[in-house]
Amino acid sequence: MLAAMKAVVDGHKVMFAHQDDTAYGHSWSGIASPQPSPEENGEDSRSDTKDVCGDYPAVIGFDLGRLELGHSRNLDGVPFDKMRREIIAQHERGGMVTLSWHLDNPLTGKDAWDFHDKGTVASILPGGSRHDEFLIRMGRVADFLETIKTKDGTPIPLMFRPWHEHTGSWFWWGQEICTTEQYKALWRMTYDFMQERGLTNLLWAYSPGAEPTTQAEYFERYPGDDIIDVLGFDTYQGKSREGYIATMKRCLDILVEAARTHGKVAAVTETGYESTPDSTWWTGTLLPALGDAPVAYVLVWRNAWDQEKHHYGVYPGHESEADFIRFYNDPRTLFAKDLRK
Ligand code: BMA
Repeated sequence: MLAAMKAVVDGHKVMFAHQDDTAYGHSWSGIASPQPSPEENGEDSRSDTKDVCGDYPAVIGFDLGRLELGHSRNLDGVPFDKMRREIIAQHERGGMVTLSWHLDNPLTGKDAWDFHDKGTVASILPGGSRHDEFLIRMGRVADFLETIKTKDGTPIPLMFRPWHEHTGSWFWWGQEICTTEQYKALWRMTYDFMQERGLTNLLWAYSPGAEPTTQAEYFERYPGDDIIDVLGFDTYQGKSREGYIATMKRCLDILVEAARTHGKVAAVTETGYESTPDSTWWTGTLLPALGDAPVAYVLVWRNAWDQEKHHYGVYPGHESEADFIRFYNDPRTLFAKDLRK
């Protein structure tokens, strides 16, 4: 998988990626109860992206939040059984998968955005009051990841992107909520745990937010070259197109240099413009913002089925539909079928 990502970069291409692409879309849900039948999956999984351009994203993102609690659905209602099937289907069609983890606060029991207790990270590190419980929680994640295999039992390569956007302070593992040492120890504990569980099919992605303005800031809490495979950043467009392009340029300059000096693959691990209220956003903003930066993929966030305006991808009838088809046809972009060639 890492070699395939490097080949994408060497070929000056960029893979299109979309969060929860085959789980649900802007006006449909594949996650209702009872759970979807197997026929709804495989090659025929529904996808807003495919409904517009005829192909699936080259990379699909899914989120593991609440798997650690033993729940059957993640924080956005996606059943983990469905997620497993969709991950396997994406692999079978030649695509890749990246996993994020918006996990609940293990100390307060509230959600991932409950950052009020600065003792949270310390509580799950060795010696902390929640450490043993957290090992059980990581164990549940490992149990699930272990089941993601091809028909012949081969583990499917997966990108894992935990502890993201830590340079901001909106998650309980964020910049102002824990120390650099605690954050690095959190990564090492997570990595060592999964290694010990034999999950050597994971590629590990480091994705700060847009806060770093220097290499030193980008790497301030970096867990180490021995752990990380993919370097990225997350940033979204606000009101200003110019502001977004400028932020992307600054972040990409830092990222590309970081990836070059550390011999890692670079990617835009999360981006988008909520509701995409711009009919030419894909080729008029996103492609120019990426320029010729050597990044393996660009991931836009989810198309929520239950929140009218919370969507970042495309869907039939969206004002940017025609432009998305131009983006799809642009020689720079890769979708799932391109990876089979
Ligand atoms: C956020 C929003 C939330 C969602 C979370 C995890 O950016 O999309 O609605 O619960 O990601 O997917």
